[in-house]
Amino acid sequence: MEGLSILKLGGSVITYKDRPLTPNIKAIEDIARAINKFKDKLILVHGGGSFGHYYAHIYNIGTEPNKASEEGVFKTRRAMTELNLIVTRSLEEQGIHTYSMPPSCIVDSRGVTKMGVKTLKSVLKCGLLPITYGDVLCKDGLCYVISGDRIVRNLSEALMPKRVVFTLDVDGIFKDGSRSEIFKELNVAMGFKSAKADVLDVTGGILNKLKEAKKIAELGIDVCFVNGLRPDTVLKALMGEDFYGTRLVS
Ligand code: IP8
Repeated sequence: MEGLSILKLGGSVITYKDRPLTPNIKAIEDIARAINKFKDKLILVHGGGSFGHYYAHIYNIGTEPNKASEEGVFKTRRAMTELNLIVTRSLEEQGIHTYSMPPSCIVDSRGVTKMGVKTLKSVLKCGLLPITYGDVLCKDGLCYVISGDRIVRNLSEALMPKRVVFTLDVDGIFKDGSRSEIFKELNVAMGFKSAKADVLDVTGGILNKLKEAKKIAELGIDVCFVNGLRPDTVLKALMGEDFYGTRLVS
């Protein structure tokens, strides 16, 4: 879709990952101000942070379809809708009118549905900003967590945006465990095996993010990783300007 960008708001940016159910209001407000300056077509996807991951971890709901506790599914989904409300309220305060869609309205286990594509296109046409998020989906009597990163990949396959920006709570993808230097450019042909996942992250953390990002870059889409706590950098990446962070190249 011409002129479309997708922005993933990382859970580690919009929440304090080490404090259950605690949003990072300042980070959300700062990013909302940056988004307000971006005038092209945009779709937002946010992660779970200490909301969705907190309950998914407690109730052992993973990314593989499983017979999950109904209470666990409810609490995980409730936490995600609460976080979504916090994010959309903050965007509204900046004059950004969002149209929130639980992923069950637009994706299934194969990707974005035909109906999903149609809905997203009409929402954009109405001048609204579509926003969705990682969630729990049900399939054949089993439940599984769908990460925001996977949704971003599904959306990219269906809509072919010109650019995808992932926000992290660090400046980019680190070259090694000492976390002192980031890659300015990372070729998708490289293996990503060494990246470690956070134990509380039920969707596989940075490693899974890189795997999804690689699939997006292979479609010929510009993929960037930036520090979501630096709103000016997020805006630069969205606008295709030179930014401090990691660019994924295929
Ligand atoms: O933070 C996970 O989304 P992510 C959503 O994008 C849940 O991996 C429900 C844990």
